[in-house]
Amino acid sequence: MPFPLRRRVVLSILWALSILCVSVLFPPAARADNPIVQTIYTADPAPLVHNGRVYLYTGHDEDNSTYFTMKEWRVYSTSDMVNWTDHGSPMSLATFSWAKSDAWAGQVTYRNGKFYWYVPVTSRASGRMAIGVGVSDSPTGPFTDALGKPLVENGEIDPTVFIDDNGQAYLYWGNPNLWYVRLNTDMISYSGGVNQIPLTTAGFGTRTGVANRPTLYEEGPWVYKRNGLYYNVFAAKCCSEFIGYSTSTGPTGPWTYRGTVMPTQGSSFTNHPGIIDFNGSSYFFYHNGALPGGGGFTRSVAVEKFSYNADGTIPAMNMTTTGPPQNGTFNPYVRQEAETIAWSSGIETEATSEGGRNIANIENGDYVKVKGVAFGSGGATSFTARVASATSGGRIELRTGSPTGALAGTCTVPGTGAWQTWTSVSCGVTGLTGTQDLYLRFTGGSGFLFNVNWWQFTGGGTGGNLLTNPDLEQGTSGWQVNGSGTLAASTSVVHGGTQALGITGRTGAWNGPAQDVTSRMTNGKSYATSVWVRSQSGTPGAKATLALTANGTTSYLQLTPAAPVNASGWTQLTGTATVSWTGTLSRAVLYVETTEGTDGLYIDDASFQ
Ligand code: FUB
Repeated sequence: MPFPLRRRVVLSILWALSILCVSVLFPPAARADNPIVQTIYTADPAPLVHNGRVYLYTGHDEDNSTYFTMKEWRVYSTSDMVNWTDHGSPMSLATFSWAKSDAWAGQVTYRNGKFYWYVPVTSRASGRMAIGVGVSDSPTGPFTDALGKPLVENGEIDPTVFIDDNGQAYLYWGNPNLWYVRLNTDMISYSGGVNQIPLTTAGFGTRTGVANRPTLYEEGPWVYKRNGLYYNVFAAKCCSEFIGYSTSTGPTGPWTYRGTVMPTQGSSFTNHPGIIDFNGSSYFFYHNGALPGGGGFTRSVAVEKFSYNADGTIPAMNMTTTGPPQNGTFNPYVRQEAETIAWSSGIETEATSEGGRNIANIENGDYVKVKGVAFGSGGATSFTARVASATSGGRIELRTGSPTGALAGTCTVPGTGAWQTWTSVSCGVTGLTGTQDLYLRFTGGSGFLFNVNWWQFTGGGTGGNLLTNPDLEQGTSGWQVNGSGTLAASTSVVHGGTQALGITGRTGAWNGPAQDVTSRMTNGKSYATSVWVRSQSGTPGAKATLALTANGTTSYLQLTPAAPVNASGWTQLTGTATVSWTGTLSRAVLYVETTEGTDGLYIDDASFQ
């Protein structure tokens, strides 16, 4: 268990003390989804859009803090803005041997196939705040110290990184001043010295009553560009802070103060902005003290959807407990991580022996909500979960609408001998059709009951997943090669579980892992395809294709649009296509190919239904 029992007890007491407050803030009938993370306190959000997912980098406020006591950073990700997967902590103070304390507000950007995470920490040598750079091949880490020393050190904090259209990257930071450097393309050095942005009242608004702070600018800058306009969104006028913003026609100013993005609200005296566009919508991330026990040093990250005004200005927003609507769909017929959560009560997460994370410290009555689960018109027929228990287990109740909503099924979890000794349990389900909020409610005796690593439904009215060994946990079983190449199970590079499927020795772009689905095809039917793909080298486009041979003629149907893949992370290919043929179908082969090149590939967690 990653968290000491003492912490668990303290949190339980806080939750108990907060029941009244919780029932007012988060009434069961309209369960809130803000703050995003309920298992720990998080602060200083820094979102990044990469390959169709939003990665959310945060700080971690320790429980019961009476200062900004922060030792590590955390990562979460989502593909629909409501269900967030917990990736744990891929970077901490220990990553930077020269850092003493204060894992404060940073930001991640992607360049040259790598992810760079700029963070402020206190230098052991100087006792001053300095900016370090973590680097990783994957958005979820692990990150290592790119330099072994600070990139820049002037006692100030809160770096934000921005790469302009011409490729010039900038790192801005500062409290009480505002600084920037021009980063070189290696992203870990800079040219042209350290520059100061003049904090004029025209640029950053007027603050009264604080002699050495004539403008509203306080800290936490977030610089980006949209439709040719440069934005600097920042925490303003401590304390309590609000979020203000300025715009400019260039990356280094002059800036013009534009007003309020989010007024002072909630019980945290700091706030911290992060803004992205994702799948056609704009999102504003911030933090507050809205979790039970929350406040200025026990903060939580939240998000709102917004639309820019026609002139590019940002509307003022309030903190909400509902958060944004779902942007995308959630497929229950592929393996889903148990730590993918819209809202949870009582549980925590930890690293699992099977790779990734599992949910843990589950007690009677705890639950996980997954929002907007697309069961489809046919409905789910059964549920499988990967579970472990050092005690005597318990039950997973599958409910809809609320933690005490309609019961769709109950799976019994046995003791497995240890918290990381895993087994799969299955149970039948009824009433799971259409799109519904799903609650996994955990019941049993006293104490910790069991852990859950992942879960998956079958059914969907299409016969469920038509692939054999779709999660690749049975090695190469069921898979063959389309054209040339060699298949091998991968245990070092996996998307979920402990295995993925690798293919090497491709001699054509059309070569790839394949499965014969001839006997499973229905003429005129629509099929949904999903497969996670990663290259072993290069950055080709990848797509899933169905080769249909009927009456001696082969046609090729694109099951998913092509999407770029790379060697540093997984890309999900998804699509829906209607399959039809004339005459007698003699062969149907689903395969993953690239749009060009012969780079080796990995695939994992596929579905075709
Ligand atoms: O989280 C520590 C500090 O609090 C951040 O660096 C500031 O932006 C404020 O949120």
